[in-house]
Amino acid sequence: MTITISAFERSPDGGMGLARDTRIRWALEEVGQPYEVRYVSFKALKEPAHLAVNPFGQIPTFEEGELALFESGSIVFHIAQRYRGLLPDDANARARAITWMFAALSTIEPPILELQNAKLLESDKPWAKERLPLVQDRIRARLRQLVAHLGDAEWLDGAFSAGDLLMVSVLLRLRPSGLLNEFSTLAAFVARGEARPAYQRAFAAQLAVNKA
Ligand SMILES: N[C@@H](CCC(=O)N[C@@H](CS)C(=O)NCC(=O)O)C(=O)O
Repeated sequence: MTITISAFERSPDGGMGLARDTRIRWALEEVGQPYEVRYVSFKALKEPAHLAVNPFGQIPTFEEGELALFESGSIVFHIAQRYRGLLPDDANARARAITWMFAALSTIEPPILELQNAKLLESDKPWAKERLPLVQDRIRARLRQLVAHLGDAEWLDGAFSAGDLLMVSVLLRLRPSGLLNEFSTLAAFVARGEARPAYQRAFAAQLAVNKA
């Protein structure tokens, strides 16, 4: 059965790989599964055909036969459970890798999204300038904790896993702000993720569409 994911017809980032279809492409590349892409305009995102797959009218989605999924975390988890290469066999190591998937999405990503909202949606508010440093410091606090955990290790818990894939994907969204480069340990962690051939293929595929 063919796997079809959805992605922006034109990503607002112009192909920097920050739209969340990149993490799905990356997961599929890591496990060696081919896929097709359904490209969706901003208008079509909110139309019934797409809402039937994602009630929130967003990308990415994942369809295979009768299965239709949304939420990038759930899609990466599905891919990691179904194919070898993104989760360890040992039950405890697997549970820890899954924990890192949740940590990426529910502990690290929210303050990063808050920063994006502060910059994109709130910059004209009278309190915007005062609030920005608070939002940035909340991110720094989390990044310091992540650095303390990572130490000299290559990945978050032993071998590369879906936890690393999501954590790298989430941290990449910080790069344009300059905050990532304040933490050399994390900048190097992200660079290791980006250097993986599977990431490079995923990045190139989304770039080709956005530069076309
Ligand atoms: N929690 C969702 C967030 C999905 C999301 O925010 N998607 C963005 C693109 S990366 C989107 O579709 N934005 C357009 C919109 O919300 O209208 C996930 O992880 O899949």
